Amino acid sequence: MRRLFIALLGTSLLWGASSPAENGADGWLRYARITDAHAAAQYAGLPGRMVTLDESPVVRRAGDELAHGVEGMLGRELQNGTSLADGDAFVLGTVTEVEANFPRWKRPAGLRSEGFAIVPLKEHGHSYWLIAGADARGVLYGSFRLLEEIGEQRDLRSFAISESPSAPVRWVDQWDNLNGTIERGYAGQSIFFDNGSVRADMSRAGEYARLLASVGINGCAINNVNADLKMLTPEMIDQVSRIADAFRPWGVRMAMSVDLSSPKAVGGLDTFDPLDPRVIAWWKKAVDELYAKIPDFAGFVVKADSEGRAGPSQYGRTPVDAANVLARALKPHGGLLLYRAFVYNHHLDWNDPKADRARAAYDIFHPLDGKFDDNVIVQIKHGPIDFQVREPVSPLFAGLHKTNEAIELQITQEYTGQARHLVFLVPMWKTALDFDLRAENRHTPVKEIIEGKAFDRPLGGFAGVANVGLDVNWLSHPLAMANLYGFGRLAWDPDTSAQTIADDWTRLTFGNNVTVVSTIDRMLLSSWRTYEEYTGPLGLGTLTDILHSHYGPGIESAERNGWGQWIRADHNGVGMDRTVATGTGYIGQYPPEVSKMYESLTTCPDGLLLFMHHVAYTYKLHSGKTVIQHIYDAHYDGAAGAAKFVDDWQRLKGLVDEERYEKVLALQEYQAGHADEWRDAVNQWFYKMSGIADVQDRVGHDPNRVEAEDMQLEGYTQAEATPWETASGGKGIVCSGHNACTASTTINRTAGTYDIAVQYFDYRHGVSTYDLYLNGKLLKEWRADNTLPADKMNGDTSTRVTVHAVALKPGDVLKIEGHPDDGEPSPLDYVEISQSAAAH
Ligand code: GCW
Repeated sequence: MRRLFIALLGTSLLWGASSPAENGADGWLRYARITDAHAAAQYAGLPGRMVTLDESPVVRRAGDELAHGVEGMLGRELQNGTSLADGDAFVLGTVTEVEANFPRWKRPAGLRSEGFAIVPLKEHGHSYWLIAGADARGVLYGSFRLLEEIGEQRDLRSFAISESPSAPVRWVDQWDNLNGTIERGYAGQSIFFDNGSVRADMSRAGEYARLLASVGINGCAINNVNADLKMLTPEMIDQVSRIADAFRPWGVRMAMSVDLSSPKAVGGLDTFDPLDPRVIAWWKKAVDELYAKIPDFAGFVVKADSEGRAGPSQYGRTPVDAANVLARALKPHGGLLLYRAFVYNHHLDWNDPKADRARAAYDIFHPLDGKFDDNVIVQIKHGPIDFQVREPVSPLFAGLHKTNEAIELQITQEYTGQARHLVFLVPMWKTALDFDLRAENRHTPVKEIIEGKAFDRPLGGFAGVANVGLDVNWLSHPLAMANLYGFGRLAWDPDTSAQTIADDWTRLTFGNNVTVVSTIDRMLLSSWRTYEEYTGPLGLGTLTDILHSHYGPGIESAERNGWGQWIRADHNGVGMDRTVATGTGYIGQYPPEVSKMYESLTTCPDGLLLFMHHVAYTYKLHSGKTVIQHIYDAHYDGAAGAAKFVDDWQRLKGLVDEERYEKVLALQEYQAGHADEWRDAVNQWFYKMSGIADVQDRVGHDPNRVEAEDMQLEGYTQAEATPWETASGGKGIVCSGHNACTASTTINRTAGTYDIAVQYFDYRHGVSTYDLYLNGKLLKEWRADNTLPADKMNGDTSTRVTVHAVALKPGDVLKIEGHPDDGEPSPLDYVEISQSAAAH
């Protein structure tokens, strides 16, 4: 009772205090004080002491974390005890150690490596909370798990669990370059490298490992799969061993990407033919030296014969030849070799109707099944193309029965909004993991294949391309951290639902307020579909600029080149014919039941129709709509969905801390504007291509819009956008050769309250400034200071600013003044004046 009183007093003292700054650095491990008295009271009976039965660094770290979390959330300092007889305690140790001290307790049957049990136990009148791990990592994972339960304010009264991870490989990959940049990273520079070397300060590497460990991630490949040749030089191995040191206490093993040409490029040999005895000896020596410095090194990741990387094909050798040589060098040390199946020819002949990039992984790897050594894992991207917003699962998962497999998922949002759009990827990953490939005509969902269950493989698992950076909150968009968290949760247990993951993450990250939790859950869970709607519906893939940024719309960039992300749109129809009957035959790579389902137009799901088939724009979907009308409608629905995220988020004002509130609000407003850009670009393009009007008459008709090129211009001149569809009407205006230019228009609308949106282009470089005047009075000024991935008027740079609830009457004059900067000519696309929602 006394303790309860003190706990409550501690809590109440904090109620009045202003909440500490929330910059996202702690991710979901905030350990925010539980201020709800009822919730706090239920944890009052937890022990005030901790006994650690194991002296390993990982278990000691588990104890420190438990103490840190309990102090943060419950305001209590855990005493470090040595004797169990002294009274109530949390007890941390391996199952063997716990059994030795509590003979009545038996380890749960079926507990596997890295698993844990958390069990409350009464003994000799004392109450203990046992956190028993199958090994040291298990103790750490169990400690995090108990803290998570408290953070989510779960009822611990009848709590007792035992869990084991789904698969042994649960890794993240970072695509960091030695110069400090990150390929497809959207949150700043590398936390590991700077200017050709490993950073002096490894504190972020340690904090990253802590976040990873908290969701059960046990490995991290630290460098780009387009690997720097210097990785295997002695100097670099010395340096990266410091990264391994930072990871080690958190049970995270370091892995590395290597380039197969290393024996020649840095090893002084005149070949890198994997079967040349000198090359074999070189790899063995390099690996032995690596393990001398990093005894717990996890293994290599290899990208070869892909997108210009060197590979065994140069010597007429196969991926098996290459993989096994490296695997044999790693084997005596317990290392793994993850060989990526992302091998394809990017000089395909676009005119060849049978050419198909989607076929590549299966065509190359299926014939090699059974030939890889047992410490090789083939790492397969979840879809056959490349992390598009919607893809079928790779048929290769079912094409390898005697080979270890891992699924590669992309946490960094390369094709899915680049941390500027909210896209919670867990539902997409679940769709892939749950997909039943019906190999051997039986239940073989992807998750059971990579877990090793379906084909009885000893190894397998998950690799997530994370690309966190130096940005204080790791992934730039505060809500993007749900993807890193969700990846870990699915790798631990792919049966966990997307709803549970969203809910748990939100509680830990933003607190347990019901409005906060339900609002953020809803936003997260609808965001993938929304993004798919305004970018690439019906299986077209993300209709983005695939040749450069992979960000904004750029529909034709997919066509007429060797990259093979074709959509094969012409004036009559759209879609890749991948059927066995008339197309590329890709569908025939699936086991018979799945192949049959995709081959037939009757059973092929609408969501993948244009991935599998080429059909006329007038083809009727299962929904009853034509393909073209679906494209139009989906883009309007998606853009409306993105706009709704702004309203949703605004409901949380005052319920979440100011810092993250403002940051997310600005991003959601940006996303809503960019979703309109996507909608218009895709719809304009398909309207022009098909010549078929939108039955609702929206496409090409924007009565609320005044094109910049139609305004009265002073200094500004008309300019074409490239590609044309990324500007409204194909054109915008630029201010070149002047210090300032203006564009004006006279309002001709009934008097009322309106929102005024200005669509402009914000280049990567230069910070133009804009002033918006109404009848000479300044309404709004802003700076085009975003660093978007282009320096021209296109779908990457198109941006919107909105002024809400402005009273307008006929004859009013709107004027925009643009001030160019550093080559950015204050470009403008249009002004849109719409009835203000605030007026209703
Ligand atoms: O999606 C593509 C990316 C490349 C990447 C490649 C890969 C690391 O655009 O940036 O290279 O995939 O996965 O190897």
